[in-house]
Amino acid sequence: MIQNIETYLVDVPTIRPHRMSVATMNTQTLVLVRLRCADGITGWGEATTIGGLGYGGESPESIKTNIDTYIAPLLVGMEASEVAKAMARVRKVIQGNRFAKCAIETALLDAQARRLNVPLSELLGGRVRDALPVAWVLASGDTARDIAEGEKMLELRRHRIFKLKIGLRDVMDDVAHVLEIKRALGERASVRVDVNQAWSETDAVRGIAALEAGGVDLIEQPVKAGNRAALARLKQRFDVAIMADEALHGPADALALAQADAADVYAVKITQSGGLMPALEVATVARLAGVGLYGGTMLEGGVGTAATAHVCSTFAELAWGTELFGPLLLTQEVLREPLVYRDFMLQVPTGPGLGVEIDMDKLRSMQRQ
Ligand code: MUC
Ligand code: MG
Repeated sequence: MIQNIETYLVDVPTIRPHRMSVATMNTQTLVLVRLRCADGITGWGEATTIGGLGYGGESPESIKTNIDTYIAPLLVGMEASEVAKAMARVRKVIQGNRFAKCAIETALLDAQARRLNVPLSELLGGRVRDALPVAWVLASGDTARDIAEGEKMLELRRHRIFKLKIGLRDVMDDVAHVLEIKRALGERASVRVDVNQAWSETDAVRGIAALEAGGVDLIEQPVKAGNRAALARLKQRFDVAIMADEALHGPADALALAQADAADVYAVKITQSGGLMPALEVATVARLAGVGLYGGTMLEGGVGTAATAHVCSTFAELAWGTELFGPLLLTQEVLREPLVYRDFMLQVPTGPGLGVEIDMDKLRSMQRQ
């Protein structure tokens, strides 16, 4: 039986300012959920977003309030091992709130996998890979600093895929910044950009033409999320891969984007999908439509990152790798043992459930009062 559900806001400073067109982050607010069951099993979930309300329609504070006020009371007293029934109830009664639903589903699945003593991946169909390629995001806002950071990551053998956050400056200034980094890192790295919706379609045509010519491998969400037709036109126009991120809020969008032939790649995010099971559905639509997969992040800490890793470990094809580096952007860890990054890969945890343990002392020391 589900006994209680608690939520925590945990403010963690980042290792450097993280500049995106939607927000500059100096602190990340983790939203963590603890679900306790009558059989003594505890499950954890995470619903972290970016930049307050700058990125999505749910803020850390609204996620916490909506779980505490509306979702937890629905679930307390229900059978904890009947995850699908519990989530069906939540999905029937609660509109929207994809991030909150994701955290709840993660906690239920973590608890159930611990109960069965299997890694979470095995409840999701089973892993076909034990490690995932992991990109790093260069977003200091300074070209020389980004190049130095990229060089350091290559030397540490931690990352050889770099995503550059652009869209704040004039298009051609951003292009010059990206191409300088691409020239410095050369064939040693895959360089990609994320525009976070900042360009008009005409900006995008100019920008993408120059980035493609300069050897950039992937263009993420160049135009507004709602402008599916423009995304489709850019996909038809250019050879370089176009990725849908903000345009993709779960399985229905995955289908609509596929029908519009609007993207070469989907950024699969468990939060944006509204949970782990819907994220698997997004991936299935992509597979059937011939769309490539990429494991995306909302810069979550260890819990959400581990959950996404379990989901991505089940993908037969993962042509574009992942960006599951969230915990590495934070100055402090909430896990007892950090996730393992080595040889350009994140190791998918192997213990029961998510395979990570929360350090309650660390959590409490950073918890918002
Ligand atoms: C996004 O739009 O992809 C992922 C990595 C990062 O730095 O920001 C996020 C959000
Ligand atoms: Mg993105």
